[in-house]
Amino acid sequence: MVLKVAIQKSGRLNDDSLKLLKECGIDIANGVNKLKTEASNFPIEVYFLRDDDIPQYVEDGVADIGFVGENVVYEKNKKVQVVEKLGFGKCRLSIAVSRNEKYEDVSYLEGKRIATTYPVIVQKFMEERGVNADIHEISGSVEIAPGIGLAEAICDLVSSGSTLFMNGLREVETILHSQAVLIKSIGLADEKQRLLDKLLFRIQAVKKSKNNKYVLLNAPNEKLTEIIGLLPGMKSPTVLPLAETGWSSVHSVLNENDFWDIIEKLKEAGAQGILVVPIEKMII
Ligand code: PRT
Ligand code: ZN
Repeated sequence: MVLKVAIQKSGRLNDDSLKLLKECGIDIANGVNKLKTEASNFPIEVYFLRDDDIPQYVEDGVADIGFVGENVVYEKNKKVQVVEKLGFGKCRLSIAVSRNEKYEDVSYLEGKRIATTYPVIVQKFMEERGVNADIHEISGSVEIAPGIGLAEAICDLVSSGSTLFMNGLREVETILHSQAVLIKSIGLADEKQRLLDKLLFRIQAVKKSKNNKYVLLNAPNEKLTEIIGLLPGMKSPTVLPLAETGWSSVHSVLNENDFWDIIEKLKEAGAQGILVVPIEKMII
């Protein structure tokens, strides 16, 4: 029994999907120009596909799971289940208009033409907002549509914003924040579900490790209580005596979100020689 995994053949999600599998300790045979490959040390088979096709393959059970952008999952609207956010491929799906247009709110779009490769999501957004717009589905280079008179607005993925900027466009509404997710077939056989649970356990360990740092510092003993009070740690921090009397070494794990805040407070409290080390895997 193997778990069949669909990933993007080439494009923005290919590298990060393969890297994540690798970080999960799964060795994939080189898949360049192949449709399918397998792992030597985990019962999975990897299928390389166009991202747009992945939800359909997963719905049909041709693939058991897939790594794909949330934007594609919502646009294709297939019967699949989103199991885990993967933390890469982050972008947003936004509406943009010409920089010179006076846009105040979504009512501007009433009766206007919107060019997009995401007609389903855009239609739903317009219905929710009670706006009647004319949605033009096009297959690529959406950003040139206003310039050539095809549409007054566009809806496309944005990450840095430089494509919009270079085409004289301005982002006016964000419909969706997206990232790569893991989807699965509905009604996966028990044995496959067990394999997926094993894979998920590893993915979560990799994700957690990326959001956390291992911190080591030296603390004068009279400040230990105050310093320990600042540290969350997995259970509680490890405290070891230093060779120099009156000092201890404190080890802990800090979350990326409150990392700088806590480091500043630790310094103020008298911590010295603070070392911050990346964590490779984190299992709680
Ligand atoms: O061949 P295949 O169909 O598999 O690939 P594709 O060309 O459809 O997709 P690809 O590789 O471009 O993107 C795959 C997925 O990456 C998308 O479905 C998103 O989930 C995610 N992603 C993340 C992005 C971006 N960021 C992104 N910036 N996908 C596309 N873009 C494009 C956007 O369409 C626009 O043309 O990049 C341009 C904007 O980028 P900025 O940085 O200029 O704002
Ligand atoms: Zn695509």
